[in-house]
Amino acid sequence: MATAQAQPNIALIKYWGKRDVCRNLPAVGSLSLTLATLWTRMKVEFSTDIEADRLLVDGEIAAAMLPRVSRCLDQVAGCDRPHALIESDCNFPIAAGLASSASAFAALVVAANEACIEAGNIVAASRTTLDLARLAGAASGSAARSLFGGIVELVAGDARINVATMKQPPAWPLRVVVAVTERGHKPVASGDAMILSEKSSPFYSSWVRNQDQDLEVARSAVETRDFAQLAAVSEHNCLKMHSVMWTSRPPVVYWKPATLACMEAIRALQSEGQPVFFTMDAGPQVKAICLPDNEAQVMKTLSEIEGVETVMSSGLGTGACLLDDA
Ligand code: 2P0
Repeated sequence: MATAQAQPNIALIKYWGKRDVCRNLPAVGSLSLTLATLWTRMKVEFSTDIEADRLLVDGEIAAAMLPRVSRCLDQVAGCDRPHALIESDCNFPIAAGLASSASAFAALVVAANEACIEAGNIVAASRTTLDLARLAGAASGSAARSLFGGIVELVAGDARINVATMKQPPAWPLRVVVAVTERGHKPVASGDAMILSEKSSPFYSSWVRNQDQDLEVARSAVETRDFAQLAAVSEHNCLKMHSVMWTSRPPVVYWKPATLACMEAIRALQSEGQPVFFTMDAGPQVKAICLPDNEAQVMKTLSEIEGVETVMSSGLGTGACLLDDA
């Protein structure tokens, strides 16, 4: 038995599209911020006394998510593993575009691997953080990034991914303000939407073709701590991804009226000279990236927008880690 915690991550240069659906390899590289204050905690207990895998999410049985979790445990512990009881707790809304699958699968892999080590599994004992990230990424592409803290880059290689921290949290004190516009589950799972985009959006191929250029600009902005450059390339990359979604058939539209209202409010803050920019993922929530000095203003502005239910804020945090079961 072991317990682990992981924080979700927010991509500035987005992962959208799969090069290999079976192995869940991304078509493009990505760059993300691992958060500090939002978390998922996973407890995994393997036992021959358990008759079938059982998953509890925030105390409730979650049968729909179980097959994906069981497949991930097979990858970590082998198909001949004992059945498992998995308990997941999360301090933010799940399946709503807040990267809950990233923190969930990162924590799951770390906890399951530790439980395997305790049971004497030699393969598990030899795994590096990158190995764990690859296992998490096979279950949920963005989960690979939550194994690492700070500003993280995932490189989509030919045969497998590479992922690592580019900058540790204290190096650049970026803040992420999350405006929750709807707590409900997303209408289309992001994995399904990506496959649909590849099949039907006329913009998909140019999206993939131009990603390396955006990554290069973002990388250099991080290296030189150039907020304006990071803002420009991140907003552009986000809007390109949503254009691919919108032009899929049928269209995939995750935004709500409040999503657009938040974007406009952020644009207004920018026109006053405030360092802030937006990004949105497979959901209607808006994430505003800013600096400590203007965080309070950004939170106040977004919380006053009609349709915004809550505003949360976080700095950059560490990668997934084990928790003391006691
Ligand atoms: C990202 N998203 O880079 C992008 C931006 C959503 C929009 O990674 O199919 O749940 O499990 O590999 O990891 C969400 O995708 O997808 C995601 P799968 P995942 O954060």
